[in-house]
Amino acid sequence: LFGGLEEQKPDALLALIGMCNADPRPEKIDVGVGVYRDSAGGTPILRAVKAAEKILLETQQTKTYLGSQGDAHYVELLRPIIFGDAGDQDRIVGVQTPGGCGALRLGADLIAKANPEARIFVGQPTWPNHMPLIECAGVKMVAHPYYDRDSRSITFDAMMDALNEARAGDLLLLHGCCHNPTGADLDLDQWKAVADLVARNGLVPFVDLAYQGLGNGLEPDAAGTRLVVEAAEQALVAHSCDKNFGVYRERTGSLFIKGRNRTEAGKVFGNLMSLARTMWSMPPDHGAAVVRIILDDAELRADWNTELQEMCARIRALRARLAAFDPRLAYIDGQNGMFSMLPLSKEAVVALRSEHGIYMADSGRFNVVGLSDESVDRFAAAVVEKL
Ligand code: PLP
Ligand code: TYF
Repeated sequence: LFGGLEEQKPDALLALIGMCNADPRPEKIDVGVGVYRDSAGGTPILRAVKAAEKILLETQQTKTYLGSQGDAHYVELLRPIIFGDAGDQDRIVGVQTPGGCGALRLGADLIAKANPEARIFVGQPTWPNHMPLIECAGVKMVAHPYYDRDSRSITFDAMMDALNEARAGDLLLLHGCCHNPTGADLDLDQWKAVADLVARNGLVPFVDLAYQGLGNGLEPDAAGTRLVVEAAEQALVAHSCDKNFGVYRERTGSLFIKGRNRTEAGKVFGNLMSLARTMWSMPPDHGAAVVRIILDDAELRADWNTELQEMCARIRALRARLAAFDPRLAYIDGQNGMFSMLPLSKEAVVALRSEHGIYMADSGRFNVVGLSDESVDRFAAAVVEKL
């Protein structure tokens, strides 16, 4: 049965974890996979999460099934965080998913089921997992320009020209904030221009919002998402709490979909339930239960907000420090989230690994927050030498 299978390449980002762990040099710098790190280089569990886990352990009475929609109260608590008090809420349905990945995959499956001809326009570069998650559902991807690595800037005019080719019912994959892999987000005027195009041409935004709160704060990080969702007749939002609650391995996500009216939204919900049954039947509970407990408790929620703001501030401070090191790194301060992309050849990236023990993705993407007070200047000096 299995003899005919072809060898598969491992996930390049996850492979970096093993590569860095295997390096015995104490001065090595891990700026590979996108997890938050504190100044000591660790990814500790948030205080609010630990407290909520204790409550969950003590108060949970049953582990019986919740159903394919997962924890409905978790979904409802996220709704205002993502959409604010925007109108048309009764046209937006939401379900819990296994992480943002599950939301992307479920959304792609629904698109393929609803319209096998639908195309999804995807800016380049994008998160490498977008391709397998969306294409394996059978949705055709159309690549368009987004970011130029050498000039370190968004190619907005070229992007808008390319998006003019999209037909009514085609989808736009948009990074809600903290663009992965570049860190370069649209500004509000650019989001407005995209929202106008969406409204004018009947396009369907599919927003991937995996880092809300880690760019400029929960509200500003949702501003672009709200603009395009409000402008659109139909829209999808894949959300993740894995980064902003630091519960990565708990696989804590959700998918929200706006239909043309309540009836359509209800039909969408039923289809999401039936598609979820074909993949994971029901999402894992723990992460969503923890997030629900935190958001439902004023004190825990305030503490989570404090820690989220601390994470955000640490990322911003490291960006500012890199930018101040050399004019060629100045662009890093104007970007958001954990990632930035250096215009380095693959050879230079590999050389940084062997010469300095600096572990970043082959694309030149690095995780800003993998740096510490001790390593940031060392990193900057080594990188600038290769630019
Ligand atoms: N979207 C982007 C852009 C990401 O970087 C990630 C990271 O993992 C995800 C989605 C998926 O998040 P999750 O770990 O919740 O599946
Ligand atoms: O881009 C990153 O580093 C994060 C983490 O298959 C990640 O999004 C990386 C690879 C992967 C899943 C998550």
